[in-house]
Amino acid sequence: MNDGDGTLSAKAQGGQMGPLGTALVIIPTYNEAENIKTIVGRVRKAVPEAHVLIADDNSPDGTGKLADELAAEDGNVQVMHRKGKEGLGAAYLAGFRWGLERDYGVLVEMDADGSHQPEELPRLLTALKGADLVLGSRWVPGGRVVNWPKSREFISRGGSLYSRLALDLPLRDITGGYRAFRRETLQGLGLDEVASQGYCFQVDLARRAVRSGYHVVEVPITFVERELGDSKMSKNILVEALWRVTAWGASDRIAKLKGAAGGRAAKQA
Ligand SMILES: Nc1nc2c(ncn2[C@@H]2O[C@H](COP(=O)(O)OP(=O)(O)O)[C@@H](O)[C@H]2O)c(=O)[nH]1
Ligand SMILES: [Mg+2]
Repeated sequence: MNDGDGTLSAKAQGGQMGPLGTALVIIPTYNEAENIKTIVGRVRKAVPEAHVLIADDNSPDGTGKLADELAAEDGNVQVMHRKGKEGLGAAYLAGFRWGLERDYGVLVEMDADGSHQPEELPRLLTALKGADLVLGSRWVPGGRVVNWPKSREFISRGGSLYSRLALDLPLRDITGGYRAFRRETLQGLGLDEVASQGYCFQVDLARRAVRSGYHVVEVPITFVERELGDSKMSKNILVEALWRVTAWGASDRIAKLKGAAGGRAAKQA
């Protein structure tokens, strides 16, 4: 897309990338009072040098207050209090901006409910040494899900397959939310134009990364379904994902057809 992107990607592929720098693990929360203390403790133990940012959408169950208690006890934990529920995408965008304004070299996405195991983060970070973006992947060899109802697995696998085909992406787990970005990668994705709110936010970022020529690597993870609290997955989130992915796919195809027609016209002239 721009020179910066191309240069970065070439660097990644040539294995000459710079050191990673400090990682900021961003954990978006909405009603995760039963989970927040455990997950932050696990992150701090698994990767003690990483910092944590909790992005809470004013959870009615008091998650924000518990997050403040964690931050008071530990200087490497910070809390972003947002005014109300605006979706996962908006919380991550705010968290990314917060991290990019500071000195973090790596920005990590992680759910609060234990589905993304902090103990697997060192493997993602090791892979990021030779990549621009690492996706924790359930659907590559070695990846798996634990305790997920068949219906959820079907939706998730179907969502990734549909996104892969509609958007022509060489990736297996496109909707997952356990990811590690180099700061330069996020800076090159055009975050100001991202409007996706729900889970299609993840598809949106993966698509932007591939189109910009970044080196995206999938690392197998074991995704463990939450034991406490409720999923925020909803019909609206699915509908948003379906229409956005379909619209992106259609506009990509139209752009390709126009490009081919333009090329033929130029040849004939
Ligand atoms: N800040 C914020 N976090 C959210 C919102 N929706 C979901 N989350 C968080 O995003 C993560 C994934 O959501 P979850 O309900 O576990 O989705 P599921 O794993 O697909 O069932 C969890 O940490 C949620 O608390 C939201 O609107 N705002
Ligand atoms: Mg979950």
